[in-house]
Amino acid sequence: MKKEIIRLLEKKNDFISGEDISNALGVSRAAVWKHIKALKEEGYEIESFSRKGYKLIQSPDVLTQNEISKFLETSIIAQEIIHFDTIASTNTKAKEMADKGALQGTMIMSEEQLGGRGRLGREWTSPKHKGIWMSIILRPHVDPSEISKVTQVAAAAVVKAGQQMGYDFYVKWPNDIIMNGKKICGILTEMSAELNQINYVVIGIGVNVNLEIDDFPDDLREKASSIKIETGEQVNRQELCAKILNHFETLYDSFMKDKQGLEAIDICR
Ligand code: BT5
Repeated sequence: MKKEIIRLLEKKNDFISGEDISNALGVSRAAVWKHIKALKEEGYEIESFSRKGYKLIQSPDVLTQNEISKFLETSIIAQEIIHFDTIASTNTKAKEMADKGALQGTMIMSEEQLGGRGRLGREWTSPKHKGIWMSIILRPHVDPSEISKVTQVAAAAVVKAGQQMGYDFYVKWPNDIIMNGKKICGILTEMSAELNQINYVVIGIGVNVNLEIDDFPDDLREKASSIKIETGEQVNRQELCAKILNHFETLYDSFMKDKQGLEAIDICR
């Protein structure tokens, strides 16, 4: 319901009365008021006057379902986004949820990670509201030995989304995305499998979007960067995130069809 209210406020781009909202959505005015109150608590700046109704002044820069879905064109990936303000690691949470039966495509997103992980227990710097720190749960019917191709699918999706927004990204084998010679994204693939059957795969993607130099620890400043540092411009995280997911779904579908991920392999070359 909150999503529908946001869409109405966005469409109107002016004051809309509580009565009009309640008629359009078939809920009581008290319910509208309750949802607006919750939206304000989530950071939406909404003006309200008793005679005029409500007007959206500004949406928050957060990676919630409400905000990402504006740009999303997927039918399975990220249809459910579980959003956290802060978490230890989205991959750890995604594995917990996959163990409990979460559906393919479920995505865990956090504005910050306090224990973000790279491969082999390395740390991943994930400051608040500055990047895209997300994990996608997949249940592919492929042999466990094929799983590195899912990492390639994710890498190719990031490259294509970046290129679509005009950034010169390329893949450094096996899981780094590079811009101007510096790492701006890393991918962590984790899996639970039996001998020849996958229970689930968690694909963790970390993209340095609007980090400043000071957001990186000293020892990373030489080799890591963010899109903002490289372009000098603040980047719309919601749009970039949705574009990554859109490309991911297309590439993942074609991988599931040909079982080889030829398109992704080509982009990662
Ligand atoms: C990776 O590992 O590159 C995989 C990173 C995956 C992060 C995502 S964020 C969402 C999800 N949840 C998680 O907990 N993780 C995933 P690796 O190739 O092992 O690289 C790790 C190394 O990259 C570290 O040892 C540092 O040297 C460097 N590093 C750490 N934070 C970085 C950052 N933000 N940007 C670039 N390099 C970083």
